[in-house]
Amino acid sequence: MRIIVAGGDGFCGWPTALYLSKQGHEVSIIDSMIRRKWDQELGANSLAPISTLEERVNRWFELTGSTINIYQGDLMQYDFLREVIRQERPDAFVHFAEQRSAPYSMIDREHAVFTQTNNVVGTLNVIYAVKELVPDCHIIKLGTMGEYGQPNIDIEEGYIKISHNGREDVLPYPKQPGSMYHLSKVHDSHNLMFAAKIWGLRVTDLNQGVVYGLDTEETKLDPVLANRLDYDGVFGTALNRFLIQAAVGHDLTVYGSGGQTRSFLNIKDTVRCIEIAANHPADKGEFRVFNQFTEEFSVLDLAQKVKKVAEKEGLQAKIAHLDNPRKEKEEHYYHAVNTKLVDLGLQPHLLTDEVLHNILITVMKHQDRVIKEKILPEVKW
Ligand code: NAD
Ligand code: USQ
Repeated sequence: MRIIVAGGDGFCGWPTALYLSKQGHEVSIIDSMIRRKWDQELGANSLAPISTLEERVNRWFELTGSTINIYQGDLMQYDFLREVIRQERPDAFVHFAEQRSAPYSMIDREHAVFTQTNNVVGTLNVIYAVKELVPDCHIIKLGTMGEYGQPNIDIEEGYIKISHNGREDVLPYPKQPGSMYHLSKVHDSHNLMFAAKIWGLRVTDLNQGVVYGLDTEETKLDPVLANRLDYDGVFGTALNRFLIQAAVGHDLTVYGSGGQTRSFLNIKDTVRCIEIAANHPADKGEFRVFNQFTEEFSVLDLAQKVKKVAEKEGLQAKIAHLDNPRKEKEEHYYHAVNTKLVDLGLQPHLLTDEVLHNILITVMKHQDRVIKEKILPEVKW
């Protein structure tokens, strides 16, 4: 297949581009490089040093003989996007290219407006470019489990059967997102569902949980192929942050009681889920939703797992309960369905002590790069 990976310089997109290329697909990356600029804005960095995108794809070519084309540009620029799609004529368009941090979107009005404009307009442009030039192309869009929030009933995969006043219907599952960023994903889902319905586009919305880990078989081949890894209070995510905190002797920053439960998956499963979606395209006119995660944990469970593994390594890992910088439920029911990807062949990499140990050892190699002042959360809402 000819596959475009938008956001292919990022944490999920880069390993996905390599993995799809290794499977023999013709892969092109679109990225504006804006994620690297946000590091500069925030005074933060990736824990593992990352090469430029040109260096990355050149090294991949030297090692494998496979070419990955690069298009540096912004999805918000329609003429640019249209030209890329005209040249590449993709069978699948994998869309990772959004501002993905909840805290970043909650810094102030400007950051909220930027996040929603970047994400919603970028996705609208993808919809229109596909409709105009390659209407059969399968749009594989990264959504988030956070679109659903934490309702007091089971979370279904996108749709729920409702009985009301003696009548029944299958309707989109209610959305209760917790940040301006998570809201942008809900807006995208609505726009994509509408586009599939009226123009017959093929769309898969992958509601992904929090991703942990950094390596895949492909990124491990050479240091130039290393993946980015965020640990700062804005872009770092729960489990990866705890592992890096343990590595540098920082308290593990559990927000509030830590009863917040979320769904998680290993980056190794992210890349495989994209391949599964691409190999089984949505039908024309279908807006399909898969819940893309493998396990559920509370934040406190994760901190305790990290503490145990870190202590075996001789590291002191103290769990701190910080005042929660976010407005969110700290004790709640949480159970989400995730059978569709497994039914299509996903074999999950589960979170064992060995997996935690291996990530910890990898992050310890880069511990000198940690900017400790950037660990505590500063954005509150
Ligand atoms: P990331 O920030 O590491 O990568 C996103 C990439 O997209 C960056 O390289 C950035 O430069 C690029 N980008 C952003 N806006 C762009 C635009 N308008 N035009 C072109 N390029 C643009 O993020 P990530 O962690 O790889 O996340 C990728 C996707 O997966 C996001 O949509 C995110 O919402 C979703 N997701 C991520 C996680 C997670 O835990 N990381 C969990 C669930 C869902
Ligand atoms: N948390 C802590 N301590 C920390 C960091 C986070 O207790 O140091 C808590 C948060 O309060 C929250 C939970 O852990 O309850 C998850 O927070 P997070 O920062 O790991 O993840 P989140 O803000 O939800 O966003 C991340 C990605 C986003 C993706 C989302 C998937 O940045 O792109 O959409 O995970 S999900 O959570 O399923 O919505």
